[in-house]
Amino acid sequence: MADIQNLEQQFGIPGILSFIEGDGGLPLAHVANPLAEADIALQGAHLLTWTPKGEPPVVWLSPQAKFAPGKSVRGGVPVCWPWFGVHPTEASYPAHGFARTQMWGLLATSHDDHGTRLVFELQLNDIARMQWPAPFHLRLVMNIGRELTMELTTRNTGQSAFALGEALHTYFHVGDISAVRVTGLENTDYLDKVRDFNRFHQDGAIQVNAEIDRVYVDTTAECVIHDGHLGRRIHVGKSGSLTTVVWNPWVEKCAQMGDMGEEGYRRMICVESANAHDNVVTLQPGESHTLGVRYWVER
Ligand code: TA6
Repeated sequence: MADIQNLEQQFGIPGILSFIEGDGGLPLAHVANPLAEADIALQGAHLLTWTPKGEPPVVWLSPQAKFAPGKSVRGGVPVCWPWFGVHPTEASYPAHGFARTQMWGLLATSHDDHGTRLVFELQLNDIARMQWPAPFHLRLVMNIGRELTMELTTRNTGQSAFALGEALHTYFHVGDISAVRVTGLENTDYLDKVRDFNRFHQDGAIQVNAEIDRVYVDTTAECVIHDGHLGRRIHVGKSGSLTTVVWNPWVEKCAQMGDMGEEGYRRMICVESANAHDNVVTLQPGESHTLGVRYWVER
């Protein structure tokens, strides 16, 4: 487990960025700058919370989230990589890949008027190498400010091409799901996981009054989460992504999950910027690909 003292000495920024041992003994980076606050677990380079100054949290962390080495955390921005959903051939491999449960290394930190920047790099253990033998380089750069930006860059450092599925699986905090609309995906086709991944077409804005688990394909659209309860709009901009996944487990699935809390589904909606299903990315040897997101709030 990374040594908190070493992290503090190497990467701490007095009054801006500090390191603590969080629940489950997981090392956390805590950002508190004039623009926003955030917590990031080094396991998974997993941003857990992001709260711009003067706003309620924008990224949602389940109050019942469980923290343990090698276990995914409910909420925040899980990094799904190098596959999305179930593994295409090995059902025993972890859903959404292994990146979110591996320890990442911190390479650099800095702060300026736009926010606090952290650069993480995935370091592999033997399990991951067994599940994904292709040589690669994976880096996540995030900037914590009035906006939140994240850039996930994969480089194929091997001699053969590989197909990559990925997502920044972001849980957004909403006042109450019943007062939420998501725009930006009108007239877009989606694969509906709730209906055996059959293909449907989105007419109008998305509203949630049952379990929703939709993989919108071939879309580069910016989405907007209209929150009538909190009276704000969360903009979800993206680059290098052709898939957007919209998910809310609703009552039954939420109760079954054990780490969402009974009312968890009311306080969150996932709008995930991805490359999945029809849109997996093939990386040739030496090629790099970056999936980027930019979140900001408007009132
Ligand atoms: O992105 C939607 C989804 O694939 C849902 O089907 C649900 O499984 C969700 O991700 C959460 O997955 P997790 O492995 O984090 O429990």
